[in-house]
Order: sequence, then C-alpha cells, then structure tokens
Amino acid sequence: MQRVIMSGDEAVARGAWEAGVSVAAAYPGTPSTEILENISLYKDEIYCTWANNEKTATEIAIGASIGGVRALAAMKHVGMNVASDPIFSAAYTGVNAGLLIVSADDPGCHSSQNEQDNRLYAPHAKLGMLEPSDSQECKEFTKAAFELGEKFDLVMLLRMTTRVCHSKSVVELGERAGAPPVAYTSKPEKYAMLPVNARKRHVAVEQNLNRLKEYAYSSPLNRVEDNGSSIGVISSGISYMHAKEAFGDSVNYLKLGITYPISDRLVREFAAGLEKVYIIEEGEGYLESYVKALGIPCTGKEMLGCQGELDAHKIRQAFGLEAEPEIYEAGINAPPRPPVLCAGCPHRGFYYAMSVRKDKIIAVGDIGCYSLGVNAPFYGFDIGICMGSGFSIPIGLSKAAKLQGDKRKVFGILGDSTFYHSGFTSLLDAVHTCADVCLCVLDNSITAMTGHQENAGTQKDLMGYEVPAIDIVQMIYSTGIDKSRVKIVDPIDQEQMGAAIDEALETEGIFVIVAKRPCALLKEVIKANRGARCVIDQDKCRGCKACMKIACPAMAFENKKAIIADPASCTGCELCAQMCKFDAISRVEGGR
Ligand SMILES: Cc1ncc(C[n+]2csc(CCOP(=O)(O)OP(=O)(O)O)c2C)c(N)n1
Ligand code: SF4
Ligand code: SF4
Repeated sequence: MQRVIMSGDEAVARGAWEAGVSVAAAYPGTPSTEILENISLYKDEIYCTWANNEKTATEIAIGASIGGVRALAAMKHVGMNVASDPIFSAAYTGVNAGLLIVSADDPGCHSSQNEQDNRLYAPHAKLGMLEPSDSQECKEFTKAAFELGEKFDLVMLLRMTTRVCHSKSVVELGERAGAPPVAYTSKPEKYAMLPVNARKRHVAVEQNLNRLKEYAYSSPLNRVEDNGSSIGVISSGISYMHAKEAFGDSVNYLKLGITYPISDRLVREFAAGLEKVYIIEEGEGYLESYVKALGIPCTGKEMLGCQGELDAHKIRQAFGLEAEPEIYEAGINAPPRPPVLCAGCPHRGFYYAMSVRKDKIIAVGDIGCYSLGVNAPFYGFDIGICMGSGFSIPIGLSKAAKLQGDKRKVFGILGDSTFYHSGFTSLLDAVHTCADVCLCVLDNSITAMTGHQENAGTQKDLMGYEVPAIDIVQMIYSTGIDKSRVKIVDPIDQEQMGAAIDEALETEGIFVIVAKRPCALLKEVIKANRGARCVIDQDKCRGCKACMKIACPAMAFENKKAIIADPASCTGCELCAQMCKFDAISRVEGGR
C-alpha cells in the first residue's frame, strides 16, 4: 500500500479518480481551487474544466451524472449560493451515476466575503452530507459519497473547510475502480422537474434521505470513542480534531462523518447516561440545534460563539481546560501582513487614474485582485458585495444618486473572470435600464486572485488543450452599445487611462472601459519582459515623493530619496516613471 502526504484538496482529487469519476467541473475559489487543479493531473481519465461560474459547473456535472458517469462539481462556500438553483432541483431528481458537490467553506474569512456555514444547505436542499476531518477521510469520504449517492439515489455534498482543504496528512492510495457507466435512458418523470414530476420527486427524496438516515446508524463513517467518561463530545470535520487536541482522552466522542441526515438513534444512544454533552463545532450551531431538537440537553455555541475559526486554544479557554502550550503565544504575536497589489500590477495604473478624479466618482468594486484597490492609498471603491455585483449595484446606486441630485458618476469595477462569471448579465441589465454608469473591466487575461486559472478568455483550458478564446470586447459590442462608448486602454498608460475616465465622466449614460494589460506575474509576461526594470537616478531625484503615491511594493523612500528597493520584483512597468516630473526614473532592458 503506497502512503503519501496530501492536502485535503489533493486527497479529494485522488478520491474522485479512485471512485472512477469521469467528469469534473469547478469555478475556482479558495480553499477549493486545488481540487480541480489536481483532478487535471488525471486528465486522460477525467474530463475536467473551469466553468464560467459555479452554476454552470454544477450543471455540467448534473448532465454527466444523468448521462451515466460519475461526476463532481467543486466550489468555495459562496459558490454554492450561485449553484444553489440547480442544486435544489437536482436533489429532487436524484442521480443516475453518482453526483458529488464539494463545498469548501472558509471560517474566519481568510479569503472570502463571508463565513457562511454550508452545512445548513444539506437539510435545506435535501442533500446527503459527509464531512471529512483529515486527508485520508477526504479521499475515503469522496469515494463513499459516490457509493451512497447511487445506493440511495441522492445528490451528495462533501463539506470541507479551509483547514481540511489545506492541511496535509498521510493518505493510503488505492486503485481506480468505481461503478461502470450507467446507460442514459429517457426518464422525464425523474429528470424533468415540471410541477407534476417535482411533487412526486419531493416525496422520493424524503424517502431516500430516510433510508440514508437508517444506514447512518451503523455506518463506519460515524464513530463512537468510549473513554469511560461521563462527558460526551459530539463533533465533525476539523472541529473534531480541535476537540481531540483540547480534551484528549478525557471525554467520550461521537465523531459524525455523515452529518446529514443525522442518525437520531446513534445520537440518543451516545448521549444516554452521560452527565454532560458538549457540541464542538465551528460556525453555526448546526449539530447543536439538531441534538437539542432531540430533547438532549447540550452545550456548545454559548461557549464557543459562531464567528471565526475554531481551535484547541479557544475550546480550552471556553471550557476552562489547562493552560495552552506556548505555540499559541507565537501565533498571536505574528505581525499582520495585509495583501497588496504586486509590483507591476496593471490594476495599480487603473486605481491611480481613478484616485486623482475621486471627487467626481462613486465607485463599486467586486472580487478579484482588483479588490486590493480598496485600501490606501487609492481607496478605489466603497462597496463590494459579491461576484458580478460590481456591474449591477451601480445601476441601482446611480438611480438613487440621480434622485438625490448627486452629480457624481457611478463606476463599476470587475475583472475578466468575474465578467464571464456573472458580470456580463449585469452589463445586460445596465444596457437594458439605460443606466448612467461607467463599467470597467480590468482585463488582465487570467483569473489571477485564485492563482492564474484559465477562463473563457484564455486560449488554453484546464487540461492544457487549445480552446477558442471568447473576446470580452465583442461580448460588450454584442449588447448593441454604441462603439464610441467603449474604450479599450492600457491601464498603466496614464494618458490613455485618464482620458478614458475623463470621457466617461463627460458622457451621459452608459460608458464601458476595458483596461487591458496582462497580469504581471503571468509566465509569458515575465518571459517577454526579459528582466527589464526601472532605475532611479539619485542625482535627479528631488525627494518629492510623487512616485510613492502609487504604492508599488518594489519602491521605498530612504535618505530623502526614492529608490527601487526590490529590483527583483520590479517589472519595469514605468508607472512610477510617469509620476516623476524630473525624469529621474527610467527603464533598463534586461536589467537583471
Ligand atoms: C461566487 C464566488 N466564486 C468564487 C470566488 C473566488 N474568487 C474570488 S476573486 C476570483 C477571481 C477573480 O478573477 P478576475 O475577475 O479575473 O480578477 P483578477 O483576480 O484576475 O484581478 C475568484 C474566483 C468568490 N469570491 N465568489
Ligand atoms: S497577481 Fe497579477 S493581477 Fe493580481 S495583484 Fe499580482 S500582478 Fe496584479
Ligand atoms: S517600474 Fe516602478 S511602478 Fe513598475 S514595478 Fe518597477 S518600481 Fe514598481
């Protein structure tokens, strides 16, 4: 038996391969991204793709499942909101071959706009749910999810969290097996969710969940650890690991692997005779509400709260256990390092041009590397809610501004991947509503924030094959918008960038700016740049700090002069050079 160290995400990918999955789709999002990246290593056996959003990813997987092959769709927690429309109805249809939705939640908002707990989706959408605690379980539970989903005709949810996705632990590898493809046969009564069929399927899914609940009582995915204590802990996922670290063998455990539906019988038998039941869970009081609804007194959320990540330290403090090891002190004292736009980032040029015209603009942002423009020194936008909203919130905002006599123009800002994800439909609304807005696509030719995933605009797909690149400018023109209202500019070139914003400010009605320049970290960009960088002539520098206004992390101010403190990260983009009135900054080719 081969044993390797894998992250949870890698182990899910391996589990999918061992389970015989044939189709996998996802939209990237931390902490789920590496699942599809690793599935692509099996591209000879698994067709995999970055879909344009989580809804289409899920629908691709639904199609494959109905078509008779095992399929998986992976996403971060907020992605499940986008995918929830097909998920709620697919739950009624059930599956032909297994269908697994993987949700990677982000307690503590390490890289997310909220910390929603997607366990709540399972009862709401009527999905069978498994929650792994480590990498081995990630692999095994992925395989089990396909078996259980097929056995009970249920769509399954594998619910993970950041620490499960990204922690590494030992995994025993297996072989690729899984069920052979099931032939597709026409069954509209099962798969066409018109009211007449949906009513019957609602009955079926309830029955199927009850069958899974029966099974859960004796399933090896749930585990009781009897340490002879009068205190029992009920937990699941990473919280079980934290509970073990905090309580050790001083309590009994009910570790739930199947967290929807939960076996009442199992919980009742575990709790019987115990003096105290603690529910240790991160996020919402999901297990606690369930256990309390069974009439079993228990304690959890009142001690732990529902915000932020859980850890053994928090549990020890909440339950008055012995002092924590010193390692926590070290963690607490680590200095914060807020993320910044990279040296040479094209978004910096856009935000600088916006910042000098700030008084005339109300700006709405979105989610991507360009979100970092919200911080000092640019304070590039005030509002940022969810993907795609950067183009639709301005519609309502501009109507409100007009009603109140606010003369500022409302700008919307989003990136290329976000435009494909849901920004385009928002643009359609802007055109349809004759909105008086300027919508800006910061097209850096890649999905940068999540680690350079291909998207509909790239000529390569996830598997490395050549595919047609879908042109954003043509998409914009396809709305019928007058071409004179669309400006395509290089955001680093301040003359072009500034002129486009000025024109937008002078134009009544819709205006679109495509600020197009590839991400500075793209391999092709780095290669084409051939080590070019900028240098600052110290004799010419007057120490006026004009170049510091762009906050490039490659620059510093020392001894009353600007310097390129980190020449290795300088890309020679020359944005700083455009700031200098004294010609002190110049680009040198092949400077490294
Ligand atoms: C619904 C949803 N799905 C996924 C994410 C994760 N996510 C955040 S930013 C981003 C990519 C943005 O790419 P792009 O719009 O091209 O901007 P860039 O980072 O390249 O500047 C993704 C996938 C999210 N926050 N919300
Ligand atoms: S990864 Fe690319 S787009 Fe993101 S901040 Fe860095 S240079 Fe800018
Ligand atoms: S040229 Fe100037 S702005 Fe561009 S990366 Fe180098 S130091 Fe930063």
